[in-house]
Amino acid sequence: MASRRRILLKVIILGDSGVGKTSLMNQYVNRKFSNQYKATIGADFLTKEVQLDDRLFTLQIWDTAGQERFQSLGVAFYRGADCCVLVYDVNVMKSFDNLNNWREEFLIQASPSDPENFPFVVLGNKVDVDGGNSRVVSEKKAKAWCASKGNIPYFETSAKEGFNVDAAFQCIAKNALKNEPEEEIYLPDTIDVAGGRQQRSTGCEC
Ligand SMILES: Nc1nc2c(ncn2[C@@H]2O[C@H](COP(=O)(O)OP(=O)(O)OP(=O)(O)O)[C@@H](O)[C@H]2O)c(=O)[nH]1
Ligand SMILES: [Mg+2]
Repeated sequence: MASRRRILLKVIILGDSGVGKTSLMNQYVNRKFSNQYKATIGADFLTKEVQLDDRLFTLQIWDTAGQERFQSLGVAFYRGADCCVLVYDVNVMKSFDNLNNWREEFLIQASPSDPENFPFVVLGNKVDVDGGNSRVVSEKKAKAWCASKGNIPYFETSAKEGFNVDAAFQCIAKNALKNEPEEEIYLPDTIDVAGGRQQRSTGCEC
């Protein structure tokens, strides 16, 4: 029997402190939300299995610190990323203005082979706040910026209410997969019943 190796898709979340990066990840992976703010220090990841085109993939989601004093990530951290998620708070203009810096910083650090076409996804978070009345960045403005940067997919989300979070991460996974070189590695298992051992030999279908 041949079993397919699960492909790992590495995703990095960037954005200003307090925009809800950790909350979005927790909502997506654990279906949990807390009103309490606990600053992320360095970076932390969670994984989730995702299904795309009838196949399962492991999404490894890296949540990073927005606060400068807690940023301690080396270049090696960014390398191998398959998709970068840029998050801002629709109620805080500065967090939107900073998207450009976050994007450029990522491209410098990760130095992807084809920076023009590297997959980013932008999330405008906290759309629930004050029923939308304290919003300062319009959807139109955000979409225009995304369009100007090579048609970056854009989602408006609420980590608190779970609004659009699954749809956003499904798109993130899809774009991460596009970036992953197609690899089809099969691991045929042969089970040695008598010895009770399991042997595994690898083969590559190219
Ligand atoms: N109303 C509302 N509050 C949110 C939402 N997402 C996050 N928050 C709150 O905003 C605060 C900051 O959220 P975090 O997820 O910790 O922000 P972060 O981007 O991870 O911040 P750093 O770790 O400092 O970079 C917390 O108090 C959350 O409860 C949202 O969609 N709606
Ligand atoms: Mg955080």
